[in-house]
Amino acid sequence: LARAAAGRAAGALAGPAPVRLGDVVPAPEQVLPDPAGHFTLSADAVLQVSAAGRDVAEQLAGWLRPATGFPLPVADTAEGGPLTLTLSPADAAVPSGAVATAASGPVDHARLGDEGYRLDVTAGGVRITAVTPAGLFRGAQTLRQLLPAPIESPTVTAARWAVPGGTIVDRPRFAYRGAMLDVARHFFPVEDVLRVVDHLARYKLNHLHLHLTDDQGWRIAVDSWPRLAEVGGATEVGGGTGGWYTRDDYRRIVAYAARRHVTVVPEIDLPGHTNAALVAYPELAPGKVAPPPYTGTEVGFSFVDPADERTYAFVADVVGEVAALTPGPWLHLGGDEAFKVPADSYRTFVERAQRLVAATGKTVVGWHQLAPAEHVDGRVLQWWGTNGDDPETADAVRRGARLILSPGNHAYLDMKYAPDTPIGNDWAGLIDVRRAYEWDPATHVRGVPAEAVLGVEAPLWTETVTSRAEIEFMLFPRLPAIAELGWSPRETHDWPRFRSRLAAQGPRWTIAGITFHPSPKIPWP
Ligand code: TNX
Repeated sequence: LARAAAGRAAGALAGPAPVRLGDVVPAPEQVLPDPAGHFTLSADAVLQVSAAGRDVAEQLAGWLRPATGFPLPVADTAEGGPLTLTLSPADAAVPSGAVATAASGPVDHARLGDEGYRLDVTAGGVRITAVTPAGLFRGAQTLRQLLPAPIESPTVTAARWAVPGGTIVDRPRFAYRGAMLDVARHFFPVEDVLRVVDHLARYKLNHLHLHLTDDQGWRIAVDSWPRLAEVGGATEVGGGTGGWYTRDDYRRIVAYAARRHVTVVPEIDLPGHTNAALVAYPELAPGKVAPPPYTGTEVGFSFVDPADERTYAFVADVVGEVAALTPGPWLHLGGDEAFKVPADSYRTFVERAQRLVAATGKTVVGWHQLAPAEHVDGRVLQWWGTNGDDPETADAVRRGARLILSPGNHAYLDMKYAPDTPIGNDWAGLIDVRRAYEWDPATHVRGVPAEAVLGVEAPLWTETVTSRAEIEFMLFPRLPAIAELGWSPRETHDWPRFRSRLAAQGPRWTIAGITFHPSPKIPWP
């Protein structure tokens, strides 16, 4: 009470409920509150960090400075201070003063893995420990959520910057946690994509899949086939002027994402969804005649000629250039909805295309329509079905494929929330936030064992989505639900609890200026 009164006197928002240690999305693996140990961030705080963690500390300071107005310098030292980020090798000793209880056991750094972290909050300070900078970054995002909501303010706000005491030990359930942005149906400028990366990073997602090509637009510069972007990039759904990313634009997105420990997965959708490429290069079209540019929203009518050798030179050039621009291990070949290509030519085409991708050194990702094709090393299928009974996909998994789960009726962010949602599609049904949350990636497709599931991805198709605000409206609050399915242990899965943790995110989005759909089932404060 005294604390709340002091907060009000200082001009803080009236009575925001103090954050509890477990009030984090996605839910952490282990949470051990220590009500006696809360920490308050003060104006003289310094962030201390060893060299390899410096960039994460700079980003954390960057999130905290605008609202607090504190200088929060970052100091290169491993010494414990009020805010310490420690990178420790897998065999490091338990940090002194760490809370080791029966529930947590001593810190086992080997268990933290590539993205895990430990967060200790005592009256004396906050320490984040991880084995990698990515782990520190995930822990820093948790700390951000443990500060009161006004920490999201872009301008100085008076508040008591308290962090609840205790220990969190956390790591992801699945290695691949992503979202897809379709920049082909509508083009979005680089700044909008960077903002989407920030949204992913906030919820510990680690992959951004960019759907770079489709009937309505080709969005990535290819030097060896320059008309793809110059001609194929000039259209979009509804007749707007479209746009495309230069190599430098794309590099900027990749670098921005990398700093946030997000890997970009570029998709070149083949052999269908290629009208924009055919407009640019009629030689790729089956009849060698350029089709008219397409700005509608039908699918399945276009394809590159699978019978012409020139098509394979095109595929090799494009995937070669995109692979060279992409530091991440993946290259997505699309493969969906090539309705006009007979099954045998489809198969021949994708088998060759898969090998061309493999030759670039990248791992093939493709929509689950690639399933019948022969296996290539490491191949990953992105499953977007609506019925988990899918023998073809299960068979591809038996032959070595792994799966990314994007069930159309749970994870598709372009579906409407409700009948009156002003934008969105509904072919896979309506997806309110509860439907987005109520499924289990590990058991969703029959005959696919949990070990074959690489993770989850929430695609946002943009036939009806035209602006940054509309992107956010479709992402929030469903993206955090999918993020939680990807990150949190199944034992934490619980709708009533998720609902109330999610509700507490609402004021953060409001203060941060993020548009969201105020789902009626969520008890927003
Ligand atoms: C199906 S899902 C598509 C897209 C559409 C989407 C609309 C998939 C691999 N293909 O071309 O944009 O439905 O929901």
